[in-house]
Formats: sequence, structure tokens, C-alpha cells
Amino acid sequence: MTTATLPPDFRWGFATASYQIEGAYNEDGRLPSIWDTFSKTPDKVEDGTNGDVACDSYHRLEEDVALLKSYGAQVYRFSIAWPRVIPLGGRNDPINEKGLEYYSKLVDALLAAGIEPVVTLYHWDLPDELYRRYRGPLNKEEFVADFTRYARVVFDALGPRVKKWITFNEPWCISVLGYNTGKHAPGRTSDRKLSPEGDGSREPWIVGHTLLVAHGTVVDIYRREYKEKHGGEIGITLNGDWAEPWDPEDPRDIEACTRKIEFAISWFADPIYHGKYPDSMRKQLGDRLPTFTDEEIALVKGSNDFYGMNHYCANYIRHRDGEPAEDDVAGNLDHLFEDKFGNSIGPESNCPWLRPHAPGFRKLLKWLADRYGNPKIYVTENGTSVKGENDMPLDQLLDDKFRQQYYRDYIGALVEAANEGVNVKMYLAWSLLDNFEWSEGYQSRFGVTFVDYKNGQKRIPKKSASVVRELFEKYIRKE
Ligand code: PNW
Repeated sequence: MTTATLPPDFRWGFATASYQIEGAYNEDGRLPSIWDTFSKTPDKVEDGTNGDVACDSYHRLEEDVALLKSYGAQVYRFSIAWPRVIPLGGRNDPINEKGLEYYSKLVDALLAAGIEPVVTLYHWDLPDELYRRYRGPLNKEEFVADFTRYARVVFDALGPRVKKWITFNEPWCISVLGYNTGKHAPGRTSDRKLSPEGDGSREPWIVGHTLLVAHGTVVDIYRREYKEKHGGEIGITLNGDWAEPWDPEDPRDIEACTRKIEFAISWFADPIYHGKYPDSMRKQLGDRLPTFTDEEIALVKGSNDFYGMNHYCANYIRHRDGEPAEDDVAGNLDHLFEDKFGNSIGPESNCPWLRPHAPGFRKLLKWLADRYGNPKIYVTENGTSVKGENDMPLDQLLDDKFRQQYYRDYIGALVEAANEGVNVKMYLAWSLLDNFEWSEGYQSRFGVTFVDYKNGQKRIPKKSASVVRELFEKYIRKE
């Protein structure tokens, strides 16, 4: 019997993001991001909380690196808060050396512990001032120019020590949740009960386009000016979950599954790997979907050294009859938890959108390999919340059986995909710490570490932290 395994150069670790863990929201020169403003607007975050303190990681850098080391992590993915580095955000605004120092120390501490840093430039905390000045990524020229300058400042400060860069985390979430549903900052939507401004039928497509052009521009700069002397690589992280047909016999549901993945993933990945938006999107959206100029597509096409993959769950997909709504962003279809026969896609987590279904991970890895020419894939997030975790007695919470099973199943599916020839080289579990889960506030915990928000943000390992380690120690071949 042969057991499936991972190659010796496979790397694993954990991921976090600045606004979700750092706290210290007004220290050492940091100014507000759109998430500070949004979370302090009534009714935007379910439990009325924000990231003012979060996990207090800004003050616990050594402790968190020691924690990572104790878990055996080989890699740590974190993000940089733009409003710490350039508090006002713009290309002519002052650089805040104190902000850079924090990240520089973090990188040094990681390297000293033998842990490789993977750095995300943008994990949603846009300087609030740039939103006030020109509505952030709705203004392509301004945003690209400001993001480019910010990226250069970070490359210059951390460049030779950091070898793996991610431009944007989940442009789908930025565009759709920020500019269509209004669930995330800056909260724009067509629904006037939720927001005084916004057009969910047009803005997400404009924002997505800006992010692609900004990504392509920064990758071009990195490759021309930094890559050789720093020896690193750069890509974008896309989120996307798997789709199974509601009625496996209905070709319209089968087609809708492909369309759902195209609207979620290929929106960004097709321009990067194939130089154009998917036909299904052009067909539905017409000229509401921007077109690339020759100059833009030259920057975007071929702009990934690796494919960053965030993946959590799966849905059953049912096609819709009739014309799509003006502000439809999904591809004229429904996301369901049960199929035609009443089978559930997976057990409930604590998040309304997340039900584990590990076979979908293997299938999506294969789908990506087939559609994009077997690119090198880094899984930059995968994990789950646990239903009711917040209210459990501590011993039950720490023995997080649901999460342990999730990691066994999902990491097992990853290994199967690798054995089928998918070129996957890294896996980062979301998340190192329980943290600020955006519009769910602190109700959903994703950490392999319990953070006791009521007692000075004390960290206590959950059992899943050692399960992840044992899995990779078992699966990665020694040579
Ligand atoms: C990702 N959805 O966000 C983010 O990259 C993380 O910051 C976040 O904590 C993690 O996943 C867990 O949620 C998502 O509603 C947020 O489909 C929401 C959705 C998907 C991803």
C-alpha cells in the first residue's frame, strides 16, 4: 500500500491579518483605516466591537513568534497595515518610520526563529484618508499611484529579508462585500437602508478592475526593480469555495457550478493567466464590466509567480431562471446548503457561510490546475470556526474536536490533490490566533490558539495546533 505524501520542499504554517490581531489602533502614528471607521459605525459589526485592541499583537510580537515556534511552524503569513506605514496613505504623504520598525522587528524575530515570513501588502485596511479623498479603489488612477508608492516603501524596508509577497488578499471580498452587499468596509451598496452612497450593480466591477491593475503594476515594479536583488516572488491571493450541483442530473445546475466559480475566482484569475475576463461574466454584465487597455492587460497577464489560494467550504448551486438582477454578483444562481434530495453539504460551523466539505478542496485544487496550466499554488488560508465555541467551557473549547477533524479532512484532501499532480507547495492554516472576524466581531473564533479577550489577551493553545503539526510531520517526505 502506498500512502499519499507531500514533497520535502513543502512548507506549512499559519496566517493572520493586521486589523484582525494588532490592536494599538492609535499608537506610534497609526491613523484610522476604513475598518476603524466602519466598525465604529452603529450596526455594522454584529457584536458592536472593533479592532482597537484585538489580540494586542502589536505589543506581543515576541510572544507570538515564540508561539509559532512552539507549534513547529515553518512559515508565518501576516499583513502590513498601510495606515501604520503611511498614515494618510497618499504618494506625497509622510512615511511613518515607527510603523515600519514594528514590521521590521517582526521579520527579524521570525527569521531568528527559523520561520519564513510571507507578507500581504493589503488585507483590507485602506487608510481612511484615501477613502475620504477619492473613494479608494473606485478611483483607479489615484489608487494605483498611491498603492504603488506604498508597495515600494515596504519593499525597500523589508525587501531582502522577505521573499514572498502577496499584493491583495481576496479582491472578491474587497469588491463584493465592500461595494455590493455593504457587509464590509467601506459598506457601500445600492440598499439605501444600509448606505447613503453606492451602486452595487457597477462599483464592484470597477473596484475589481482597479485591484487587478494595481496588482499588475506592483508586480511589474517588483520584477524590474527588486526581484533580482532580493530574490523573491510575488502573487495575489484569491478566495473561492467549491460548488456542487443542486440537481446532479440538471445540466443547467452543472453549468451554474462552473459559472459560480468563474464569478468568484476566474474574475481575477482569468485576466492574470489568460489575459481576459471570463465570457460568462462579459455576457451577463456587458459594459458594466470594465475592459482592459492594451497597456493594462500587458501588466496583468502573467503577473503571478504563484497562485495564492484561500479556501474554506462548499455549496450546492442551483441555476436561476430568467434575467439576473442588476446587482447580481454571483452569476444568476443560488448558494444552498442542501441538494435536491435534502443532503447537507457539511456540518454547521459558527459562520453562516461556512460548512466544511473537504472533497471540494481536492476538486478545486484540480480545477485550478486544469484551468490555469498547473501553476504553483500556495494555500494561504484554510480553517474553520466551531459552532458555539465562544460559549463553551474552556476545557471543551481547547479540545476543539470539530476543528481538528476539519484539518484532518482538508489536509488529507490537499495531500490527495498533490498526489494527483497538482503543484501545491505551501499550506497556511487560518488562523494562528482567535481574532476580530470582521462583521462577525469576536463571536467566531478561527484560531488554533484561544485568545482570552477578557483576561489581558492571554494565549492558550488549542489541541488543533498540535494536530496540524502532526499531520504535516506525517505527510511531508524527509527527502
Ligand atoms: C477570509 N464570506 O475572509 C479573510 O481573508 C480572513 O481575514 C477571514 O478572517 C477569514 O477568511 C475567515 O472568514 C472571508 O463571507 C470573509 O464568504 C467572509 C467570506 C469569505 C472569506
